[in-house]
Amino acid sequence: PKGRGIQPNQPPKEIKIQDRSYPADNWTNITDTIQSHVGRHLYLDENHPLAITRKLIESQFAGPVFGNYFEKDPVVSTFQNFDVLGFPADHPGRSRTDTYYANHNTVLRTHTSAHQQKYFRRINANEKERPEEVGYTVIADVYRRDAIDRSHYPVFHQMEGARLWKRPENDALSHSAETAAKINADVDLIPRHDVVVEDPNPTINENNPLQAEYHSAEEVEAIATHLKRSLERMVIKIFTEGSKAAAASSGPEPLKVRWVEAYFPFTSPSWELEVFWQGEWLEILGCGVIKQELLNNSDVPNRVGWAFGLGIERIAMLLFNIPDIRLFWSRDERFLSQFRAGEITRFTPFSKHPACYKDVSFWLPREDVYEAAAKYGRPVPNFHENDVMEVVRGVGGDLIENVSLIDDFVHPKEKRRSLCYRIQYRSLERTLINEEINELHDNIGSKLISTLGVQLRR
Ligand code: FA5
Ligand code: MG
Repeated sequence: PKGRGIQPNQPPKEIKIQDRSYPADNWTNITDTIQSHVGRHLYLDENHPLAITRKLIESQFAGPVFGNYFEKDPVVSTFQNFDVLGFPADHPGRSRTDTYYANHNTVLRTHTSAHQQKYFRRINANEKERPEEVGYTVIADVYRRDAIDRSHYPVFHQMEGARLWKRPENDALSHSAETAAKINADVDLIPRHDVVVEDPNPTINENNPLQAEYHSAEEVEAIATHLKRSLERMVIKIFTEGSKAAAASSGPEPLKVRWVEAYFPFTSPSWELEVFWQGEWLEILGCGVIKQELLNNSDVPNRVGWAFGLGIERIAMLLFNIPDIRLFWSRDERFLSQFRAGEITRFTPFSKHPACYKDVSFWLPREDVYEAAAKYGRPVPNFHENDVMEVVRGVGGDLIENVSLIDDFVHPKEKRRSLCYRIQYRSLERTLINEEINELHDNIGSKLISTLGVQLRR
């Protein structure tokens, strides 16, 4: 069909990311908008709030025990991002609606855990030269197809950290009391704090199991205590610094933190740490006791340990009072000039420009349209909201502040589904004029038609 429905556009033969080419295939879904964000390395820009936050966290995980690293190339294999970490074949994180693929076995990393194996191997390889370096942090940009609002952006930054302990070479389990004692001695080195921490669940329970084949309960108690104490300490340290800055503007807030049980394919037991900030609990990191199979496969079979992964923007938004995640990408001096290396300052918005809302309603294609599209060798997976987000982002870029579903119904006779999204336009830097917004909105409509085969409702 011409002019209607999904266009049989020629997919490009290759995709270029930071001067390297990858052969494209029908998994390729990295857009120009995403490509344009690769290579900024904001965390290296020493006066940028992300870099200031990086330094603060690194100072809590410092040498000689921790090496602090970064990874500039966001392209990793599906093996590194998923398989080696034990993600099952049908894990939703692997789908094209959630992850940016260069091709079927190459992705933009969705988390810094994609580098765990590399850094475990490095600990082993460097053992002779730097035996004390048994931990690391690594910061990098990560990519996820996701919703559009003030706290979600398809590119954000994570810092991963891990810490290992050596066990007796052989028969590790029967020597686990020795290992636990060693870890507990390290727990005693972490300065104590007096912040109240909610942590209601036993370390090991049926939802959050011991890796019984490999670890004793005693070892896991010790690892978990070291992990939690280290991360509480880090959060308390940087938020205490932060609230000194906050005290000047909005008054100090007593810090509250809590541990929530979690699940990750590569740790067990696992937790998330939440911080109470301006009336709500905010998840800032995930962590846990590293799966022993992963360590066994990464040249460190005789070590046990913990790992965490945290969102840098989540922390930076709280520390610097930054209200919208798009701001981190701003090149506007009125934003950039407000921050200086080593200082936590409260961001002062440079005048709030008005927002403008516009709705777009459409019928989704019927199943037969999807089948027709598949004939062009470009199978269109069933509708996913992230596909709408991508189109809107692709046309409107950082002028889009929020996209929300406001209506969803199925026509009883025709059995077609209709959706209505409300798009909120706002520039953080200037006032948008009507013609500009109308043009963007029309272009979004056309792009929804040509890429998703929808029919607009007027
Ligand atoms: C992970 O990515 C795991 N790799 C973390 C981990 C590492 C667990 C090591 C165990 C051991 P998760 O998807 O929850 O987990 O993301 C981790 C953190 O990244 C979140 O707590 C949050 O702070 C941040 N984050 C996640 N999604 C977004 C987003 N869309 N925008 C900004 N920050 C985000
Ligand atoms: Mg999470």
